[in-house]
Amino acid sequence: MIDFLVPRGSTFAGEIDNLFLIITAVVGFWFVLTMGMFLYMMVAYRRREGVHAEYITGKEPELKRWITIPHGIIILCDVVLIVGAVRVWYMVKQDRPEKGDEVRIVAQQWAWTFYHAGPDGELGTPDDIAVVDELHVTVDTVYHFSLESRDVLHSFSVPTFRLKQDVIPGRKITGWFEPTRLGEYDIQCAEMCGIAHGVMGARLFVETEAEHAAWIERMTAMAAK
Ligand SMILES: [Cu+2]
Repeated sequence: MIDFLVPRGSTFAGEIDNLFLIITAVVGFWFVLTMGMFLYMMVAYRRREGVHAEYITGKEPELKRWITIPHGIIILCDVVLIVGAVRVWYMVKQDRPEKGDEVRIVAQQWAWTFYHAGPDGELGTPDDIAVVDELHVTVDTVYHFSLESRDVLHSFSVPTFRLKQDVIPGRKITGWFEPTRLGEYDIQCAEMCGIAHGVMGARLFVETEAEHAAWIERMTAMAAK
């Protein structure tokens, strides 16, 4: 369902989607159950001629069970959600697979600059390819990225990767992703960063190895002119 709306384009996208589905299912189940119970009781115990209201202290064991048993089950559900969330967090934010390629991302009001490795395959050398609002990556390659801001808080959001990371001025934040799907996708700033925040978008191009090499060649030739 989520895949239908926003295609899954990274190795961890499916894990994030599953987490969302589990949370929605667990919370949805209890929501429907409690709302159903609430509505049923409103009708079943409505005011009736000759029936007096009853005072319940909440201490009667046979009534208290209605609170303690669901309470215990909900805590168990919480444990399941926490274990699932920590596992995915570790995978996306703590663990970092071996690097295939690298990209340096600089945010500013209101544009993104992407520094790609040039023909030498190394970032931070004179042949780097800097492009505004266009990120070009190779499919099935592990990318390490670093995020910097020139001014205020921004957030690097790539919905198709299920990736969102705050960009904080004065800090260099690192992370990774591995694209799994060819095509052109959206990048959007997801942190209120001023008047043009809403249009601080960029395009993501996921290319085959050959396409990416051709792009590097084209950009390098253009720079040489
Ligand atoms: Cu921004």
